[in-house]
Amino acid sequence: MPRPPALRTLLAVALVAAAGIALGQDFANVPATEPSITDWMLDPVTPIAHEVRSYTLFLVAMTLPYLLLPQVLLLYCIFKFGKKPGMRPATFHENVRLEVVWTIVPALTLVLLAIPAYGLIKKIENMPEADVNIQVIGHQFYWEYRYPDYNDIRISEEPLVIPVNKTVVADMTSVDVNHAWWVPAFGIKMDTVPGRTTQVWFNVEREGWFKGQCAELCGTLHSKMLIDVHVVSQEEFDAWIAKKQAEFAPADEAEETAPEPSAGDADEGAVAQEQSAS
Ligand SMILES: [Cu+2]
Repeated sequence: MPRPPALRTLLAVALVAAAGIALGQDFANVPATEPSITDWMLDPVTPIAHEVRSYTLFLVAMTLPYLLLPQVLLLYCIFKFGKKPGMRPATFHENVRLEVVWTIVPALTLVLLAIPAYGLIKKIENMPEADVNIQVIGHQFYWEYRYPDYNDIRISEEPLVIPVNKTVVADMTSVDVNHAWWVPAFGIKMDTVPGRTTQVWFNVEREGWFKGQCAELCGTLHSKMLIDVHVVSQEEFDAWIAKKQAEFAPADEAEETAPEPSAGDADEGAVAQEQSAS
């Protein structure tokens, strides 16, 4: 017997809600009261994210005329010069001056776009001096963070904790396949590649929780590779470091023999990567 429409709607709403709750629970480490800050367009929180947004708006402003102008011209011509069947068409063609203009003006636009883009890419790729160094290591299917400045504290499957208004330089790699560490509010999306080290830097301008997600299809549980970053005051950061150092002090010695994400792992990673062909 078919269900009445109202019941079906209710069922659909319940399913969507359940899916939403299930998804929300993936961010279990984040307190429920924290807003989900992920939007780099509305809410950039690093110098790079601000500049990426400004550049995007500049790019849209510079290219929008090329979308609008032909449409407006087309409509104008349709209504202004549209004639009934049987009219003799005009016979002129070619206009060298016009053709030169519509070649040079777009070319200049591209040059104008390229200059700030080049500067911004340089700023993204040149690491400034770090206040805090971290290492980000991609695993199928979770993120590991290490703090080489602080007795090499290692954490997995928990939020990355960093101090506010400090320049953080992150060395990134992966032990298996390509992943990508993507935190939109920081303006960062960087591949983590087995056997290679990639680098990013960020200086977050305010405290809070920031979410991200692995952005390189890396296998069956790719969608579960979520990222939480907790940005705290320097005092809170120091306290957190002290707590972690105490927590992991005994385990550290036991982990001394744990494999580094270097040569051996990288080879395995390369093989796994070929298999998964991401
Ligand atoms: Cu991944």
